[in-house]
Amino acid sequence: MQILGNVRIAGFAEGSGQATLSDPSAIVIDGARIAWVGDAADLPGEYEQAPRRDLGGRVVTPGLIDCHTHVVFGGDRAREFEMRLEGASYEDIARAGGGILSSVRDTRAASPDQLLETALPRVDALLAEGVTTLEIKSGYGLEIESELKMLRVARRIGEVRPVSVRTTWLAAHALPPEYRDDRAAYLRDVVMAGMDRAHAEGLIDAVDGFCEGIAFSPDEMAQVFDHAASLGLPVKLHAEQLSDLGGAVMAARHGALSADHLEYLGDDGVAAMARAGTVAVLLPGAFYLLRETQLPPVASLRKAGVPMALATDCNPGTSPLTSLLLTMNMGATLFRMTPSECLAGVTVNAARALGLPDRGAIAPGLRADLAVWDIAHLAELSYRIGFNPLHARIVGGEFV
Ligand code: DI6
Ligand code: FE
Repeated sequence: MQILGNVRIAGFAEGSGQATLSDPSAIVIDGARIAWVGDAADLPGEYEQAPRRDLGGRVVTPGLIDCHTHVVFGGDRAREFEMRLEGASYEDIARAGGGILSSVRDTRAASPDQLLETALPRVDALLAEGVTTLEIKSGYGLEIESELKMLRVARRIGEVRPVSVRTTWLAAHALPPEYRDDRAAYLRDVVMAGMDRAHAEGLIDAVDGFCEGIAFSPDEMAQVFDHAASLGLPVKLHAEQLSDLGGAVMAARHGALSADHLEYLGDDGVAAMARAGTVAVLLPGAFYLLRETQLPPVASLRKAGVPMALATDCNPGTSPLTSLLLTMNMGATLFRMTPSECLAGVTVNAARALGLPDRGAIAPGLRADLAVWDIAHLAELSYRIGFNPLHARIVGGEFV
């Protein structure tokens, strides 16, 4: 048992969703959970003897949640970045065997230790800014053993660093060359058969796919989602990033936790997501790096009441981004989200995108995952560029 005293606690106003800061308050932590939150003057007698830490009036938010990353991969794609600056498009490079497939070659060749060693600096950069829960996808193996290797490395990250890791099966990320002439066989023998293996090994928390002209169609992904449902696994989808194929509508129909990217999402997609309660995970890092000009329909999502999350999409091709604070800034400046929406996007709505009702807010019973900040206003988290005001990170009740 411990008491965090003299803290100003971030919350959201009922109705407006405006981020609010409490007057100086106390948080009681019991083990890995929050036990009590309120005015120190009202502290229940049973907590009075607990050790107290004065946080000097600092601001406390829920620990940040990066709900969409591909942080485990081999090699890098800096040359591809140069090619795009010289005029090649992301899709041109993918069709020429570069892009995702170039990371697949490097990931297949890498040992688990090499993958871990190269992922950790990226993870550490995220944690340094207050991240306490991190989603990590497979998807650069595209063969069962290499996909399993990626997920075991992802799980390992959660053992060697103080962070909760959630893993996502993304074998439906691209079609590997060896299956060029038999898409159905790839879906059956690798995506679905591998899902069975990974699930049996306890390596999957959700199933994802890349629904795009250069990857898989909504019909193909629907088969994968049906298979996931047969194993009781929740689903999510990379949808409408480069074109509107109707992926989000299909995902919503399957009760997806989230549909992600969504630059080309149409009104039908917005309505379907609102009905299903599917979270819109927006990824401004990829929008920025691809110099995309089509904006995701933030105003329509807001109007329809679709919860919006923000994530780094940290990956070697389209978003080599390891800052969730910069992601929040991009959500505001590029996507016109309010600073309150940006904060909700990396806390409560990110938790929802991962199907984790035990975190993302500061309330009794929830996990004691918290970030303590040297800021005066919550909007500073979205406003400043390249500055890290984190004072401390608390994971499962422990200062780290
Ligand atoms: N969309 C993305 O932005 C990443 N994956 C995906 O499906 C990009 C992956 C890559 O280019 O390596
Ligand atoms: Fe992605």
